[in-house]
Amino acid sequence: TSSDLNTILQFTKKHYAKANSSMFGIAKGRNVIVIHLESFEQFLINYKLNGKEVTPFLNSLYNSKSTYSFSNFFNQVGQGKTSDAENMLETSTYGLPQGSLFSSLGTDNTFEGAPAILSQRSGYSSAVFHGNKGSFWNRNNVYKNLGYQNFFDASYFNTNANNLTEYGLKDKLLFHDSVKYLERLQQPFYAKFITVSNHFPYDLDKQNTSFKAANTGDSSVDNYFVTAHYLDQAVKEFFDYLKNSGLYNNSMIIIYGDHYGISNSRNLKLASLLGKSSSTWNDFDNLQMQRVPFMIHIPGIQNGGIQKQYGGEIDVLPTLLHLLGISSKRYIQFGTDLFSSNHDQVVAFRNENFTTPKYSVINGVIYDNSTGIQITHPSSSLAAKIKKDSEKVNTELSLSDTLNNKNLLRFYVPKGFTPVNPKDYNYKDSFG
Ligand code: GP9
Ligand code: MN
Repeated sequence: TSSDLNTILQFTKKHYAKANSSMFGIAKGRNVIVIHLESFEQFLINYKLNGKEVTPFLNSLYNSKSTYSFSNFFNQVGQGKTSDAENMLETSTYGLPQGSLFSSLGTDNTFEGAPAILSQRSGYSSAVFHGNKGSFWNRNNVYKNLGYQNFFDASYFNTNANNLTEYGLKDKLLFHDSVKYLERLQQPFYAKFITVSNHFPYDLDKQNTSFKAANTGDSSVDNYFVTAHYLDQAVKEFFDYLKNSGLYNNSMIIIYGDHYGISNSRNLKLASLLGKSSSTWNDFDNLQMQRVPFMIHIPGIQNGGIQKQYGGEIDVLPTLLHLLGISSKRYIQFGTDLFSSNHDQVVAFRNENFTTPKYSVINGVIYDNSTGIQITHPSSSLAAKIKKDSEKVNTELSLSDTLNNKNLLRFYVPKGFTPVNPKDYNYKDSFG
């Protein structure tokens, strides 16, 4: 195991990308608010259904000069879905090839994740707000191991039947009813809001429905637009609160989609709404649909805009740390700062497929991104490049798996890091 750890350290040290000096520390000391947009795909951004924007508020953030908006950011989850996305964002390590890391390893493993690092390096308090039972995806155990000081789960909210959709509190209520807890957090805080209303099968009561469904004949595809619109309104209402309370100006708000909302098989129904034909729809098209939003909104900045570099969920933590003026170099992280000139643009998917700015490799087949056409006879230089990228992807995934499966972080204490003691946290009396 000590040789495993050395191999991993060798990889992550070599792979480390140093911060872009013009971005390092630009959000230093701000509160960090992370908004998890459930099942939200990038294609919804700026998309119009029957001439109407589905998510006008998120669009306004995406198009704002105060937002770094990523147009080629991919979800990298496996079977652990939401929990895999959370794991990648909090730790910059991958989920597992099967199942959910949160569920299978989250109770006993050592984590060196965002809440602990932010607390120890910069004095941040931390909290998660989520309107489902705390035990879902084993969050109540994992969050303690991550060093989350507070977890406001369903037990903190009024969950009478009218207030719920299938996975918990309706998003507007989650944001609204969290304020009384949020206001008591010591600043600066690191606070994550996990929404649920835009979750398959995208059911919502009539009262909350103010967008006309699509008409593809698949009710989950059709209603996806309705619940996405509701989520957009919920985020807008929360921003209104942030502005009115004054929290807005000293916060940085990170917004991301966790994974696809429409499955590959249902994409055939969606195709026509995207101006595509279902008869030619293929693996390459499905891969394009794995894009999810990633937006970093920093009130007051004016040089934001669309960022075209390729990246994914694994890259969020080093990016975040650098924006807050915290070097990520001493930690074992598999992603790289999206703003770094050395950022690694090879985006690994959990099944070893990958995409890069120029080409994608899906089940061994190479596609040219600019045309979507298969490259059946790559030049020898392209073949060599693909071999190298593909080896990197496999190495990175397997080192991450070794790290997590063997719980190796328990043997690696980064400089100045105090290992998290889960017994320090009791989520039953967070301002209860
Ligand atoms: C439930 C939620 C859904 O608490 O986060 O998780 P998912 O089904 O998307 O993995
Ligand atoms: Mn999810």
